[in-house]
Amino acid sequence: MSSGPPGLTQEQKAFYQSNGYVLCQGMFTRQEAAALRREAHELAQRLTQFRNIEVVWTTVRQTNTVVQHCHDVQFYSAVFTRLLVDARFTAAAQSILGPNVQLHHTKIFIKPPEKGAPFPMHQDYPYFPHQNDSMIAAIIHFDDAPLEKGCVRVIPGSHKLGPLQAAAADHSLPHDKYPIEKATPCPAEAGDVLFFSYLTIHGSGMNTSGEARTTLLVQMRDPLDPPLSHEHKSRGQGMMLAGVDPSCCTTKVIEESADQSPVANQPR
Ligand SMILES: O=C(O)CCC(=O)C(=O)O
Repeated sequence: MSSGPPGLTQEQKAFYQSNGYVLCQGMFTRQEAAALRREAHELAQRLTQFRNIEVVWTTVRQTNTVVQHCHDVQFYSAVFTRLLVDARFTAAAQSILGPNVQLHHTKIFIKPPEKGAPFPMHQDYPYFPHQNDSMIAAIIHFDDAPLEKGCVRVIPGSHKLGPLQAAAADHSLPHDKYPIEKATPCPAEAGDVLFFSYLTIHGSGMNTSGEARTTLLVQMRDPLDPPLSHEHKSRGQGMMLAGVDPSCCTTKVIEESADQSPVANQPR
């Protein structure tokens, strides 16, 4: 019987534990990444026929930059559904989270050429705080993300600081205290995946290059780590990407809402 992809090496795990992030190089081939990139850009084109998909953080609005985004992309293309349960990806997530990996949400970001918006330094914690802080992000790179394309920057070890006081309504941290220029750049190539804790302080620079930067961010948690607030609900939240939900919590929520229906407990 095949044992499947190995996940992170001991060295990568140790790096993640002490730094709060780790870059897994070459998880996907350049060809796979190119196909995913095409899918992401075709999705963005389809979506723009229906709605504006350009956003920018309030704290960087004066920069005249934008980022195209779409949440919960697995509801728009089956290619992304398959990517979420790719064993190479889930094995790496299991190396950090343990055997059970539960989806919180996904989002594609396309930073357009020359005017791709920066992300101010922030922790993801305040958007969706959880009791045990198991939440991690994985940024799957569909094309190369060197410094000039606005690669992600992190403050190594900052996941050990706990939740910090944000400076603005958009939850960004004060620039004078956490200058992005001093953060460690994480340049990546197509097919690389960057994992980091939701407590790790991170941001990213502007895309000043002539090519878009295209990524998929997947936010995941241990299913036994309860949310502290009921904000940031997403379609598909609670889907198991690996292992099981020992609490059967997702099923319970479905049962509770079904109970309120006049046809509850009817065969369907
Ligand atoms: O994709 C990026 O450059 C950063 C994304 C990010 O920081 C976030 O969504 O929290």
